[in-house]
Order: sequence, then C-alpha cells, then structure tokens
Amino acid sequence: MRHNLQALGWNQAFEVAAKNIDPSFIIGRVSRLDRGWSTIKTSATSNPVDMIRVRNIGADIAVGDWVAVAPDLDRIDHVLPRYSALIRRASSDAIRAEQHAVAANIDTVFIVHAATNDSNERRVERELVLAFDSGATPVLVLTKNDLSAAPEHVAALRDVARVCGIACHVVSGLTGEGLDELAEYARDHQTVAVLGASGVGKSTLVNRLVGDSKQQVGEVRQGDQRGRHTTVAADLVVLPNGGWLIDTPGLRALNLWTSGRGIERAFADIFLLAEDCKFRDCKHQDEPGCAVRVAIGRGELSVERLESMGRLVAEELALEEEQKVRVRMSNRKGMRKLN
Ligand SMILES: Nc1nc2c(ncn2[C@@H]2O[C@H](COP(=O)(O)OP(=O)(O)OP(=O)(O)O)[C@@H](O)[C@H]2O)c(=O)[nH]1
Ligand SMILES: [Mg+2]
Ligand SMILES: [Zn+2]
Repeated sequence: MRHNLQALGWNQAFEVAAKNIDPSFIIGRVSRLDRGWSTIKTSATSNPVDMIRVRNIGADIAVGDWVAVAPDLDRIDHVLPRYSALIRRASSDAIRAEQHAVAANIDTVFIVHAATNDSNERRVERELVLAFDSGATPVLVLTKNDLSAAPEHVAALRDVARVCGIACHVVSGLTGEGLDELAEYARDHQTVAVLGASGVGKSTLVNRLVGDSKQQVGEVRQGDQRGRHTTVAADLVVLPNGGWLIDTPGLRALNLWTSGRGIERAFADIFLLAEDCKFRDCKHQDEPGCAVRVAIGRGELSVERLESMGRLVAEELALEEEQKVRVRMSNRKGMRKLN
C-alpha cells in the first residue's frame, strides 16, 4: 500500500488498480486543471515540492482523478478507474456532444443554494439527478441564512431533500452557522464536491471550512443576485480534519449526460406513486386510474415537479438516441470522422 497517498484519499481499490504500473512512475491526485496544464498532488502536504505540473495532452481527466505520470513528467500515462464522477454534457450540439467530468472520486456532493428567495427548485432537481448519477451521496446545503429569511422557500427545498431521502443543512458562510455539520462529511480523507450556481456562496463556504481565504470570492450583481463566475477552475483543497473539498466554478448550463438511476432517485416520490397507477406504462397525463394525478389533485404533489421530471426524462432519452446515432456513424467505415 502506498501509505504516503492515503491522506489524499488513496485506498485498497486504487492500490489494486495500480499494481501493474511501473514503480518509477509518479502517482498523484489531480488537484487543479488550468488551460493545458494539470496540477497533481503527490502527497497531502501543501508543500510545493509535493506538487507536479504536467501538460494535459489528450488526457481525459478531472479534478480528483488519480493518475500516473512518467518520471520525465512529460505526460499523464494512466488514469485510474474512478469510483464516482460528476459528469455533465459539455455542449448542446448534437454531433459534437461531449461529456465533461466536473469532479472525480468523490464521496459526497454538496448541492449549494441560497436560503433566500433566489434559488429555484427546478435547478435543485437537475443537480440532484447529476449528483445521484455520479455515484456519490448528494447533500442539500442552503447557505446565506444570515440574509433575509425566506421560510417558505426553505421549507419547499427541505421537502425536495426529504422526498429523495437526502440530508439538508441550513448554513451561513458569513456567520459560520451550521458549518460543523458540513465538516463531518469530509472526515477520514473523504472528498466532497461543491456544486451550485455562480454567486451562491460555494467558495465562501470552502474558505470558512478550510479556515483561510484561499478561494477567491466575488460580489453578486445587485439586481438579480447573480454571480460573476469568480471561480474559473475546480480546485481540490484540504480541510483541517484531513478531508478534501472540490470547489467548482458555478456552471450556467447543467445538461444531463448519462442515464444512471439519477432521475429515479431524484424523483423517488413520483416513482413510488406511479407504482399504484393502473397502467404500468402510465404517462401520468389523462390515463384512468393514475395515482400521480390523484396526488396532484389532493395537493400532495405539484404539477411543476411532475413536468420538471418529464423534461429531464425527455432530455435523457434524446441523449440516448444521439448516442445510438453516434455509434452507428462511427461504425460506418469510410465515413469522415465527425468529432
Ligand atoms: N450574507 C452572506 N453573503 C454570502 C454568503 N456566502 C457568500 N456570500 C457572498 O456572496 C458572494 C458570492 O460568493 P462566492 O463564494 O464567490 O460564490 P461562488 O458560489 O463561489 O461563485 P462562483 O465562484 O462565481 O461560482 C460574495 O459577495 C460573498 O461574500 C453568506 O453565507 N452570507
Ligand atoms: Mg467560487
Ligand atoms: Zn400515472
């Protein structure tokens, strides 16, 4: 076992995956990706000698990945299999659609929203699908609780967390309220990715948890409270208790990439109701004996939530179709390469 790497999150599964890698290669964890260059930590200290910089030529890597680098530091030779990854679709262009891994080898995803009125349930649902699909455990974090409270809004978001069985914490990056609870998720060298819209307060939380102001924090616009995309690259940072946080840039578009069980888990309440629909393939529109419609009639489920699920399901199906077409195209010999 490479004991020097354990504090960085190295485990037995990585040890097994790395057993055939040439011992002269340097193994480390990607802590930051800038244009063309990756920063790789080879030990958990913040000592500069424990970090190497390597060009990312043709390497498909994300912050949090474990990689092996040739001794001449020329390039990344291996990327070890990930046990989880937060993946979104990078482009909405059908032919050039590519996946973009936001963070890899994570145990928990903090989905950060403001406890004020600015955030929306629809974005929470989308982020939940992505987070569940990643293989890590999502946790909803409602921050800026020191600002004008919006109790109904907080109650609605708490409800979203409750129906899909995840924890919800109401915190403040300014006063520090609730942050001890958050630090618990990064115990024992575990890794937490922090996801959320620009300006929501991700870097502020990371700084508070880390205990310094390494992450740059930006003002939000006065009118609509939107952020200015202050954080430009994901960053792996260590906490005083030895856990790891990945601060990420606020992403405007969060398009779905894969189709794990994310939708089923993010909309667990609707899937449960649907078991009582008369028809197994009920679309919950106007079919007789639809238990989902009954719940809407009783005010137990909102139409908006059902429609939101419908949109995400359609997005996922369209993606699956595109992928089939892409496979067919690439199988055709003599076709000009399209991507
Ligand atoms: N009152 C209050 N303000 C906060 C809190 N957290 C963040 N802010 C403010 O919100 C603004 C944006 O915070 P950031 O931490 O930069 O937001 P971010 O989510 O990292 O944004 P990007 O890096 O652009 O994705 C800054 O002006 C912060 O000072 C909080 O808990 N309470
Ligand atoms: Mg930031
Ligand atoms: Zn139905």
